[in-house]
Amino acid sequence: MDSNFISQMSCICVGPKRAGKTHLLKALENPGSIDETTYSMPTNGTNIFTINLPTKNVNTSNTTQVTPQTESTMEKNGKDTTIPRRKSQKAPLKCIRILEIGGAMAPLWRQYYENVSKIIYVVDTSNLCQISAAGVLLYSILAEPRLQRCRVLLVLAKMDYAYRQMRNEALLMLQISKLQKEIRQELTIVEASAVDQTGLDAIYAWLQIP
Ligand SMILES: Nc1nc2c(ncn2[C@@H]2O[C@H](COP(=O)(O)OP(=O)(O)O)[C@@H](O)[C@H]2O)c(=O)[nH]1
Ligand SMILES: [Mg+2]
Repeated sequence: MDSNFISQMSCICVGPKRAGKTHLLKALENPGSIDETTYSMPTNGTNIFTINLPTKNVNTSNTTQVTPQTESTMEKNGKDTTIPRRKSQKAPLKCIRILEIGGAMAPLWRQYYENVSKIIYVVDTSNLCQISAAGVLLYSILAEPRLQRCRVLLVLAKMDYAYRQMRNEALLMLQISKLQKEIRQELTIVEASAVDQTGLDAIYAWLQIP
């Protein structure tokens, strides 16, 4: 296993069809690559995304700055012979592979649950018709015996839309407070948009957690 990888494919990304999984993962892979005009084909099957996690610049002033860092910029920095002005120490680049499993494959998701330690569950906050069903689907995932020790990230996606559901309304429709009483997994909730990059930093931070 490549030592730069936090884990090999132990993170899966699921959620209903057209929830915004591919867009979000593309945005995490390459921030700025997505705008309002970007269109993703529905995922039939699976997609693999390799996401470079931001490196931490530990400054002498004791502040920790998290800055997204791509492989190419690391290469550039590697060749840079000038001495950095600030005394900072860069942590080694870490990557994580995430497997997106298409929403149309929901009946088959269970085939991918072996050795999963993290689940990203994406819900489209602009789709009123889908949101309650998304909550039921989430509950069915979290009830799975093989996923009891997973960390779960609930992404309230497409937050850039004016007609989206606000966080509290979306959580109410997903019945999250009821669900949290029943589940054993640690659930983190993030509001995100692949288009305006809301929430990407919070997702990077969650991905860093071992
Ligand atoms: N405005 C906006 N549209 C989005 C966003 N994410 C996805 N979309 C739209 O939703 C469609 C479906 O997204 P996609 O990522 O393919 O969904 P998936 O089926 O869950 O992978 C895309 O073609 C975009 O038009 C977002 O953050 N903001
Ligand atoms: Mg997709």
